[in-house]
Amino acid sequence: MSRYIVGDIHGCFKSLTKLLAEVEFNPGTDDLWAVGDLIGRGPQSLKTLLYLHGLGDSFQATLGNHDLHFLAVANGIRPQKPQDRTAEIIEHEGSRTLINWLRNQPLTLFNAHEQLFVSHAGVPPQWSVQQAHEYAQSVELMLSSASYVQLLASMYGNEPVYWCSSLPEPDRYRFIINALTRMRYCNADGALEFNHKEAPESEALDSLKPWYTFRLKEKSTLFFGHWAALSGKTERSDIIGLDTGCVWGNALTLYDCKRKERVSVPACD
Ligand SMILES: [Mn+2]
Repeated sequence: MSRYIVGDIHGCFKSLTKLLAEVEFNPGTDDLWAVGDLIGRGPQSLKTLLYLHGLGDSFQATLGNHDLHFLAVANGIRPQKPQDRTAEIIEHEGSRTLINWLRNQPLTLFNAHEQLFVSHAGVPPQWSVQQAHEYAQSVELMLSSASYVQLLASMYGNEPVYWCSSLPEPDRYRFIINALTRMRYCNADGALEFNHKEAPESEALDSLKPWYTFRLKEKSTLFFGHWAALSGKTERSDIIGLDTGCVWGNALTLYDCKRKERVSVPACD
């Protein structure tokens, strides 16, 4: 049995198929985990979602900002944008099943025994991995409840940028969702910052630092996606970036947990 953790797929079904063939992924015996942003922007979001849903128990994913945005669009909270390229999912006869399956996916995956942690964007400076996992569960409870549409409606916005355990709802949920699915840079004092997407070598960043530079040596290996401009490079062996910009024509990458190595294929969608 092997476990693979795949980076941001964004509906790039051909690249996904090629990558899984490259490692001889066997859904009968292997596990596939994904860092989220399964759909959106790329050419085959419906086909990707149908395939991943069809993997049953051998697949798990953490939700990304594009997955949550899709859920908001599907519920009429946000308008459909042409670049989303997800209308085909909403129009599909099995859309209810796919939407309900997607909203029941977690925001973090944490296997304390194997010391693996996954979230789409990372873990903010103020939290331990254990805290991130617990706060994620409070959002997951809302997302799987009947009032999930209200949660989606209240998740948009960049505030608050500081965590405080006594934050009221819905600010509390918005911070958790932003930290786990949208964060890239933080200010020197650890406040979340959402205006920059470029790689850390860029000069226009002043005092901003990538979230992972705030982390002390992690007990678990942290996996994340979301930040295509990094091309997976964090200069840390305990924090592994997996978004290598497949939807932008670069590459799709997974991590083979048994061999402890990355495998990439060039984007072919
Ligand atoms: Mn993302």
